[in-house]
Amino acid sequence: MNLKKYLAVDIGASSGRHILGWLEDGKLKLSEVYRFKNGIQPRSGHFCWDADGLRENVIRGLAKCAQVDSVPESVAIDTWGVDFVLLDQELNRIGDAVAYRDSRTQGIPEALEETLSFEALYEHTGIQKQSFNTIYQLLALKKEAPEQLEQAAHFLMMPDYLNFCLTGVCANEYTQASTTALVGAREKAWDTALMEQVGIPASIFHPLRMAGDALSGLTPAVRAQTGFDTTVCLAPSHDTASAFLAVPARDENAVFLSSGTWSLFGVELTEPITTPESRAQNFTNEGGYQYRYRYLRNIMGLWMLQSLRRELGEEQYSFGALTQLAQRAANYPGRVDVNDQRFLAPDSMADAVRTVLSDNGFENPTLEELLSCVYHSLADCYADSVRALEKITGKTYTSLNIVGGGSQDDYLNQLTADATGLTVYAGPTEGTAIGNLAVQMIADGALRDVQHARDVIRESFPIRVFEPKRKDETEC
Ligand code: ADP
Ligand code: LRH
Repeated sequence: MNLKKYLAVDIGASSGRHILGWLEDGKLKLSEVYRFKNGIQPRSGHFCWDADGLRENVIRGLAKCAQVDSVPESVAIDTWGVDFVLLDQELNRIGDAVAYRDSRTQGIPEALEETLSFEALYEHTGIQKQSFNTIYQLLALKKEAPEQLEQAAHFLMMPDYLNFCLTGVCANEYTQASTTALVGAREKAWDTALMEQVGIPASIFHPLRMAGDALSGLTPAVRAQTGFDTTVCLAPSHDTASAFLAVPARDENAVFLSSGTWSLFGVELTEPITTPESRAQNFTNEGGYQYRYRYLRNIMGLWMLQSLRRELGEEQYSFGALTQLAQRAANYPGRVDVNDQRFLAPDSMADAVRTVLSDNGFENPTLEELLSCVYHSLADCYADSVRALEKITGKTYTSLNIVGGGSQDDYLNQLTADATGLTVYAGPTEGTAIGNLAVQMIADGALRDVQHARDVIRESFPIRVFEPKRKDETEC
């Protein structure tokens, strides 16, 4: 049987993976061909991504496809949002790929507010306030190294940059671009008037292209490394856009949670919501495939557990081990606001949680209590977010679909069901890669449309169900 295979390169903040996908007997099958670690590292005074290492890993994973005799019809790349690189006229990268957890934007949102209110910015772009939004990062760069912006000829978000490394083509993809807070929420195009107003050169941005577009074949240099050519296609290149696309929701009353380094918690809409209440609750309207909107909140997410695990020693503590420790202190009452900015990039996550707990009147927690606090505080934040969503959208939600690496954490899944009172459907784990693959398959005619893709996804992967327990059941 000659099955057409497609390749998703899905790069999250903690790891990247190359996943081949194909349709067989009406089901979507996956095979992971390559995985590599990702993370931020200090470089010339900033926290940066290893842009060259990412490029090398992308190409290495492609070459692996030939080794397993599975040359893909097409390949598409998605990554986390908001981070970018600049290229000069000769297409050379200018500087490092500074990461969103770097502190370079400290004070920048406040400085911008003096000339442009956040109310006006939100009304226009629909994008939540996060200190690391690209607009603030560009203004930080302009302040620290204005010559870099002056030299720049091309602005590329991370997946755009990796696409460029494969094809030599500079292009900006819409879903990823929407995370910059430089795209009109309703216009769905770069807001050049806004760029002019804040002093960012509009000439470095390329017209926005939609996921599903074919970009180009591989450059001769990349082909020499992979041993084959293939079409580089545009994914919904913001990982959350791909993840939301893959959510196998059963009806219109489902909330989506993409659970990875971040917990992205929200719903899919056909129109943006930019009301004062939405702004006050910090919900964002990111652009989705075929102009759906991802209406969601960023919650600090499993970054907190990842960081604790790193500090404890990843060799000694698996994620499962952390869960078991947390369960030993299941009744610990200490809670923190997981979106406290002290958790964004602390020197020590354990110290940061201890400090915030102490501010809340809980001194000297044990490791078990610390972990229990993080687990329960995440679940509480999800519950609070359901209530906020219901208030803003005027809808009542009945279920919660969790996709991503974090959907494997059944303790958190149950706590989430209990805290939100919603039935939780957990899986698929590789939601983001699946959304990426689905768009390539739709572009190639192998799937009809998003609905068809979601139906196939629901039939193809085991989804675990968690019913909320009554309060008296959960507290024993
Ligand atoms: P990203 O794409 O942001 O790098 P992932 O979707 O890969 O993130 O999810 C990573 C997270 O998934 C980890 O931080 C961890 O909390 C959770 N995770 C991964 N594997 C497991 C597991 N076996 N059990 C429980 N949780 C897990
Ligand atoms: C998740 C994510 C999220 C962004 C953050 C920077 O990986 O893309 O949607 O807000 O990274």
